[in-house]
Amino acid sequence: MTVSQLTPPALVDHKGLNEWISEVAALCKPDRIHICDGSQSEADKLTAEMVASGTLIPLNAALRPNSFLARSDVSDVARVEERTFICTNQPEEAGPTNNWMHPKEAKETLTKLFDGCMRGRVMYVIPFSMGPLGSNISHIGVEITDSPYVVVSMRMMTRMGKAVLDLLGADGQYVPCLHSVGKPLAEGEADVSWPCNPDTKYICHFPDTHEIISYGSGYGGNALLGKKCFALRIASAMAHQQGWLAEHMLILGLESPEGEKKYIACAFPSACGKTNLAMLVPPKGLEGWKVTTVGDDIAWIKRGDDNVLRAINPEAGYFGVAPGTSGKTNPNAIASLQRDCIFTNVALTPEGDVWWEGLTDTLPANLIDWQGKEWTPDSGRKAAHPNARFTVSATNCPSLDENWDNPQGVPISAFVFGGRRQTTVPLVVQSYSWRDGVYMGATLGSETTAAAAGAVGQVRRDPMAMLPFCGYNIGDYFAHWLSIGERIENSIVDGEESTLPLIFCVNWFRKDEGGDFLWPGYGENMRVLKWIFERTSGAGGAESSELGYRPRFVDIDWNGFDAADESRFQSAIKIDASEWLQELDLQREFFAKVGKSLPATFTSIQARLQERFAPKKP
Ligand code: O2Y
Ligand code: MN
Repeated sequence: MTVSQLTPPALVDHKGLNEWISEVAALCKPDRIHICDGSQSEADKLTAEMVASGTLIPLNAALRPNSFLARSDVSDVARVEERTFICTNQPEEAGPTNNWMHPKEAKETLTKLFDGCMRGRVMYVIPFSMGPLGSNISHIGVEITDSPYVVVSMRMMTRMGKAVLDLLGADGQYVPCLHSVGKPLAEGEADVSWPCNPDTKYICHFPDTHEIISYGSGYGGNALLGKKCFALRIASAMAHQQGWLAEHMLILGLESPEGEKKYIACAFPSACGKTNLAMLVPPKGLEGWKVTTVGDDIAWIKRGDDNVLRAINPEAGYFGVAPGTSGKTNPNAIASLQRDCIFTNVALTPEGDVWWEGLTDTLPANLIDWQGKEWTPDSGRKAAHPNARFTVSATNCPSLDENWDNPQGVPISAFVFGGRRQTTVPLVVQSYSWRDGVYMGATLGSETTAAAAGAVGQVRRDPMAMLPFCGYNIGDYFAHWLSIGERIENSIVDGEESTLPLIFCVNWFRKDEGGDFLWPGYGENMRVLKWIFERTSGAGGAESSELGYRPRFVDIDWNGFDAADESRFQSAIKIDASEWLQELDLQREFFAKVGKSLPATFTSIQARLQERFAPKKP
């Protein structure tokens, strides 16, 4: 269909959506419009076109069937936090942790950039559901994009296509998500393999009108708008307005050898092994336990009529970090990646397969690196980009939970917050109350790694692992978390058991004085998860501490653990008063930044902690 044919007849049965499609087409001036039906034949056709244009390199079909490698532009390899904006009428609504822009200014700037930006390209319309089709926890979006890479990725990452349009009907609600790579083509101009705009990028969110506009990047979190933009930034604002939670959390199922099953949701900042934990394989000695994966990155959580918090994974696939993923760290991820994947910015082997740092113990003799250059082990550079990714459907995952697509969601028994801390934070601690637990989540800190910008090893506060993803004022977000607990507590009738999930804080990354990790991590984390499971059943021993309940050595199941060492466990679980007094100072620094929207409850919890660690002399 050419531009002149874009006006009625209607492209879809939804009047509002039709109008939006026509408006966008008139502004962006694509060569034609394609409404995505989500079919296999559509995906195959787009994939073949991308192979022809050089955007995708087919991998050896005997080694990795129906799988492809994409190499992005060097300027377009990760989310761009400094170009990510929350557009509200008042800066206070975006709060001190977000970049703010007035919606009027954002729309004026973006309208100019979008004028003619799709010349020479196809404009794809992608109807998608975040969450199981028709679930009352799910929400629908429509992404308009000029990137076929986005279309095939959205097909893996969301429920996408005709079924969603049918569900939307003539007047259903949807979040409009507009995206362009920002590289129009002049008449006869040849395209590059990864079109983007190296100089100008905007990732704009409009929480009042529930809209997203992204310009200039074709990569992951900037372009697959269902993910961070919708499922976290816009959804967190919707959740605030409507009384639910949109969180940067994996969801996993834990099943005991006796067949009792619980679900927990865990928030970790980037580079803390979220996908690995979501797909954990229990260690030697705990083989009777089963861990199943509902989601590896995002949870939407609503209160049911029974007062239980139920969660869905709004996504339908994984966009995971490849480097560090191996048969040892995450065998379920490796098994998921055997076929039907897109790899972005990994290295290519001479056999036509993929490789990344950490995949094998021995380095391959020669590779083509993520930029398409010859690579050998003494090249002095990484073969894969540190943020190289795999994209794969959830249905490829052997540990996928039977309820992953259940429209009712899964009942959450515990929330777990964790960061990367070499010192100070104990292996695991259970908060004394919902309020204390919310405080624990809000003060979550994580040390920066080489993969992130800034000095390595510095503690960055990352409340609930939502610092880059909360679509409104972070102080109001804390108050919202407190109010969710209050609402549930207040509706529990006397004598009835509480349905409020327990809250825990974990730290897999504590080190000894020699710099070695005190806790082995990976599959062995199951021992901590088992204790959490037992606590949610009212079983599981613990002792009280300044921060909350923590397990004693005897409370952890050491069956099969090579050389269980009580003194190392004691070091991992230790709470040191002098370290905590410094930690409280850092927390106060962060609270000062939050400013007047900080809940008063936090100030009193902090005063209580200060008093516990440095009791005032009478
Ligand atoms: O770099 C990107 O564009 C992706 S960021 C990402 C992707 C999957 C899961 N989590 C994240 C994150 O930054 O938390
Ligand atoms: Mn994430």
